[in-house]
Amino acid sequence: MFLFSKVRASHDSSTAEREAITITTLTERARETLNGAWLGTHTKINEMYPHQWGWDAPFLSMGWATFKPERARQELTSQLSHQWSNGMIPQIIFHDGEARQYFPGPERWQAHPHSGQDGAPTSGCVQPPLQAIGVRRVAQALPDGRDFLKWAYPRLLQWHRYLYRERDPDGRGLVYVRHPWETGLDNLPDWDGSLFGFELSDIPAYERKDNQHVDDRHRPDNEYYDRYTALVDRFRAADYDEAAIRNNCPFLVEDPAYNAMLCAANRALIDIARQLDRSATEPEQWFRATSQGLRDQLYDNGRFYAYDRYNETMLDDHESLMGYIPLFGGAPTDRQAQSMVDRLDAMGYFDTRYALPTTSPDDPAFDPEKYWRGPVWGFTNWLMIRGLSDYGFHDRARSIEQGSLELIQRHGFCENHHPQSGEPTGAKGFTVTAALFLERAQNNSCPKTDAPS
Ligand code: 2M8
Repeated sequence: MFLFSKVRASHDSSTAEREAITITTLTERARETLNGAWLGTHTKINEMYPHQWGWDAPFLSMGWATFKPERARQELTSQLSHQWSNGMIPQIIFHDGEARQYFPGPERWQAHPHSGQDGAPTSGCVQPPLQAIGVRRVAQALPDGRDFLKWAYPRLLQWHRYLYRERDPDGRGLVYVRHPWETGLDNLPDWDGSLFGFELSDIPAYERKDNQHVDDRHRPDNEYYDRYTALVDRFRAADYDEAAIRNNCPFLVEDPAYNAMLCAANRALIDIARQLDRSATEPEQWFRATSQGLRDQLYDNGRFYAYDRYNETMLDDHESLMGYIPLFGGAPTDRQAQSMVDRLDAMGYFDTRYALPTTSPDDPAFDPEKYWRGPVWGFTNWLMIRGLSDYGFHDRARSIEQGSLELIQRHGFCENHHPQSGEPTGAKGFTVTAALFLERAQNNSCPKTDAPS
């Protein structure tokens, strides 16, 4: 066993108590957490995020696949069934049509006409495209996995075609995001320059709901929400026409982490095509273009940088995990990967009690309690464990894994944690953390990331 064989914990007073919480017990608790959040067709993330989310759904499906593969199928089926006619898979699906203690809800987005004829309302932006990875994993767990692949494959192709057609209009091989929410790493300091670079006009009144669930100091400040909301209002005004948005959107960023996940998803698509005896030419071309785009255009001196298309500038003022997530997806050369790991070490990412802080402790914007500006997150740790393992950095992957496990043993399934104290700094009862725990516990030998077989 690679990662979960023995929990190496420091010998403080609670070590014995912690070690008593075995992987078997945690597995039961993780399953209970998922079962308790099942809504019949999909999983509620938790009370704070009471809907189905873009990249959370594939993560959840990987957890379900370990013990209830039929639910894993349903999770992805219900998400892919809400694909827009242009191929877009939306960031949020409001399955019951209600906002439910979440802002912005369907009324603010007004994206319903695009959400498919009978479908539930959705938001009008995207999140990281991990669906192909989820589909491939779930199909492995299903007795009729090939049927599921057949159903999902054309939908996945439409999704990636949308991304390359609408988000890479110049054929750079790199797709752009048009809102920090699209990155999934919403409040990284890297986005500040672009987000605060535009004039803010009057914003119709709105009421935040997120800070009714967790302490204000953990969430983005109001000045960020004003800008998040202003971007939503612009998308709505453009009636979700991508060309119109592109001409009028001051936030257009080529995010290396997003593109790395797209690389990994393209590799999964190639594999699915081969399993179905279909031509893999299109996803192969996508994979080549995006991995080359990442290497040639966004890499420099031990990390990747985002490019702000609107202001035509590299976003190089900050040091965050976004620069290293491309270890996942196979784009960096071995030499680049080695430099990235050297730089991760030099920038203090492994110096906190629990790795990996989302923003480097050496960055002036580092805040160990603030959303994406320091706390340790299951999503990013999962990507980094997989990426580091793929390039042979097993010791570092193992140390992240051990820290993550200890956090779960001490605090249960939380959204994120203070990288020194381990205290939860976000939402509790977080199903995605439970799902990722189940996925890692089952696949603890860390197979190569979605390499085409
Ligand atoms: C967080 O983002 C949402 C907006 O999408 C929010 O803050 O309201 C992020 O952590 C995002 O990555 C995640 O998908 C979502 C639901 O877990 O929450």
